[in-house]
Amino acid sequence: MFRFLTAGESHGRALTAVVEGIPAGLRLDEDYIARDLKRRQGGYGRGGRMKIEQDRAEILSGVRHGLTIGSPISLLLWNRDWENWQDVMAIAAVEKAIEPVTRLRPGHADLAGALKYGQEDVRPILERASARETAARVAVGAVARRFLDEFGIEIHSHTIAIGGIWAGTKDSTNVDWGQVEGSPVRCGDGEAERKMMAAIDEAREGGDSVGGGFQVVASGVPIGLGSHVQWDRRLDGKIAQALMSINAVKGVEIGAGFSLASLRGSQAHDIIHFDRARGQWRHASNRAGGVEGGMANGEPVVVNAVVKPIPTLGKPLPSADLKTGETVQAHVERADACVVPAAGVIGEAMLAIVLADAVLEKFGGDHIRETLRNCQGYLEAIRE
Ligand code: EPS
Repeated sequence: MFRFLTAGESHGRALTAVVEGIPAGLRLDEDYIARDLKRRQGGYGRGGRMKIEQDRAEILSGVRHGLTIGSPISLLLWNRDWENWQDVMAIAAVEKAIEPVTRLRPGHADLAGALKYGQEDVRPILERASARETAARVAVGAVARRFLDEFGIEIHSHTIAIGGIWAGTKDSTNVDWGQVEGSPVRCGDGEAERKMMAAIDEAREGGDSVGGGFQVVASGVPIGLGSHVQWDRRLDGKIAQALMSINAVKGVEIGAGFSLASLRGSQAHDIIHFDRARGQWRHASNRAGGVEGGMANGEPVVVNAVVKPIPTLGKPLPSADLKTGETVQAHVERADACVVPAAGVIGEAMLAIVLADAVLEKFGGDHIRETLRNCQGYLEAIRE
C-alpha cells in the first residue's frame, strides 16, 4: 500500500526517494519534513559530517499547491559533502587514479559486500551501506507521519541506553517528550544523560565508539491494524523487520520483549476491560507493547531496539586486506562516536512507515477524506 525506494551513496551527489500510496488531499510541505531531518542530524556523539550537511528534502512531484495528488512523491536531498568527493564518487570514468579502500572494517558491510558484488575496492560498498541513507528514510517517514497525524497517531522516541548506561525507566507512559527533545542524547533521565555523554566522550577520546538502545512509542493506533491470518501480515513481524533494517540495529523487542522469558503466564498478560465512559476496549497494562495476535490491540505500540557501537573506529581493530589477505589495521574514516540519538529518530520513521502501510491496508482510500471516513466508520462499528 505504502511503498518506497531510496537511492544514493553517502558521498554521492544526492539521496533520492520515491514514495507511493499516500492518498490525494493530504497537506504536505518541505518544512514539515525538514523538522525530522534536523532531529536526525542532532545528537551528542556525531562526527564532522553533520557540520557539513544541512539536510532538506525537496519535493519534486506528487504535491500540488500544498496538497498531495495521489501520484508518486519524489524527494531529493543534496549531499553538501559531495563537493569534496567529486572525483572519488564521479559518475563518469575519471583519469586520475583513485586510491582503493581494501583494509576491511570488522562489523561493516565491507567484506561480504565486496565479495558478493565483485569489487576490488570497498568504496562502492561502504558508500551505500553507510547510515547516510537513513536521511532519505527519515524524509519518507515524515511523509508517513504527516498521514498518520490525520488519524491522531503520534510517534515519539527516546534513548534508553548508551555505552552501558541505562535510563532510569523504560516505562513509555512516564516520559517527558519535551525533555527528550531538549536532551543532547534524547534521554528523559537527566542523571543518565550526563553519564551517557561522559561515556561518549571517553569512547571518542580513546578512538572508540559506543552503542546503546532506543524506544519508539506510537499512540492512537486503532485496534485491529495488521492481521493474525498470515505470517507476513502480522504487524509485529513488519515492525521488527523495519526496525531491524536500520543500520547498526542488532536487536528488536516489542513491549516487555525478552523480559517475558522469566515471567509466568499469569504475570505476562494484560488484563482486558471495557471502559464504558470512553466506549473503548482497554488493557490494564501493556506488556504486549500494543500488539496481540499480530494486530494492534488499541494500546500504544512500544518497540525497543539495540544499536551496536558503530564499526568505523579511530583506533582500528586488526583485520585483513581484501587484496592480499594480509593482516592489517582496519580502514579509518571520519565517523561518529555514537549514533543512538539519531537512531531513535530513524526508528520513528520506520515505525511511521509500517503504521501508514497498515492504516492504508485496513482503510484504503484514494483521497484522505475517504480513508478518514472508512476509519471513522470502523471505529463507530466496533464501539456499538
Ligand atoms: C557513516 C560515516 C559518517 C557518518 C555517516 C555514516 O559519514 P562520513 O564518512 O561522511 O564521515 O556521518 O552518517 C551520515 C553521513 C548521516 O547522514 O547520518 C558510516 O560509515 O556509516
